Amino acid sequence: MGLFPAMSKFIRKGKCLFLLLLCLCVVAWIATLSNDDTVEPVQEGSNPPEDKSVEGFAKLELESEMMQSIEERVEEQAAKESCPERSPLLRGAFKLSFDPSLKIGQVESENGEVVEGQYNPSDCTARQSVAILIPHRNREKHLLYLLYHLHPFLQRQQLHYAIYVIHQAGDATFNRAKLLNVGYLEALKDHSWDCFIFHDVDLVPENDHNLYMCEDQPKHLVVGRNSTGYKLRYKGYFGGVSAMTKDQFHKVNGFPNSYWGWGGEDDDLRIRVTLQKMSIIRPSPEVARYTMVFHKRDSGNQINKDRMQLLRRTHQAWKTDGLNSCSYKILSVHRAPLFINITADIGRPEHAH
Ligand code: UD2
Ligand code: MN
Repeated sequence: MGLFPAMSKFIRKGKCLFLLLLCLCVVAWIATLSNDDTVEPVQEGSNPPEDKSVEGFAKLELESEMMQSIEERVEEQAAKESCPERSPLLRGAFKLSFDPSLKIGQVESENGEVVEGQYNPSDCTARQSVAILIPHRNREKHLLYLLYHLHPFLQRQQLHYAIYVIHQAGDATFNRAKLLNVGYLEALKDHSWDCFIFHDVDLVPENDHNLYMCEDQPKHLVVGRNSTGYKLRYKGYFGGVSAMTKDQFHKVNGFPNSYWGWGGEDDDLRIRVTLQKMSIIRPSPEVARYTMVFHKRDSGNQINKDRMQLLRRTHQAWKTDGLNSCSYKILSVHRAPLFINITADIGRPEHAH
């Protein structure tokens, strides 16, 4: 700032001095300029022209990575198209084994792709998502045999599935139907399953062409079993293993909750189905075959003497006795490797038998 008054002083004093000073200024200015040049790259070191090109390159690399992953996903999607209508993995009839020394660890290691009771085919999109519901109390060995056979069976059918075991807590009379209602309501909290299979713990399918899938009508999967000479027990028989879509089951208001003890609840479900103008379909007798693991009547599951009386009321009772009135308390949900174990307190009969 004070440079110009000083300069005029020097001009006045002598040209030489002025020139000298001017030279000094020029030298200083040049020095400043060259200094700026050296400083500049250091100050903007993070963003010099050459860095810009690196950034551009990284951007390109990122874009190509993104393209690649989109392509991969498209490819995956193309590869993961719907599973074929008929699974190429099916084997038909096979020999069942019931080895008394079988352990859960062996079943787990043979089904490494099952995670917390659930399986999804890796190479195609399953045609249906199916929840298998097994009512249970004190039948551990039967459950083990069933898991051993059912997991590979369902995997060969290329289904997305989960196995739910609904365990009745306490010593009240057993109630198969209510447990199945609980299983339906609880399983829907996990996933919007297309199809539900209501499955006795002691029935093992003998032929994997017996598809655990739902159709446009409720399906009964046990035409015959070893203990009945593989013959249908009676015309309207709907017990053992049956399959209904989420909507079909919802439409009939599920199973009745009021059947305590053995018998009648499967006939009640059949009546509900016919009241809704649906009909029961069955696979062919060669395919719909089961082995029932031998057992005696369980204690706590005595014959339900009221069943005939209850069945006479079904045409009215179905509206109020079912999914819409199923009260229970979940005591625990344990996600074991091969099944989801739901323990429920479902109460006890309102009146003693
Ligand atoms: C028939 C039916 C069954 C059901 C029952 C009458 C067949 C093949 N099955 O079976 O679907 O209609 O009659 O209620 O016709 N359970 C236990 N612990 C018990 C009692 C029962 O886990 O203490 C479960 C288990 O899943 C069993 C099912 O309930 O498979 C049916 O009971 P069952 O096997 O004693 O009756 P069963 O063979 O006469
Ligand atoms: Mn049985």
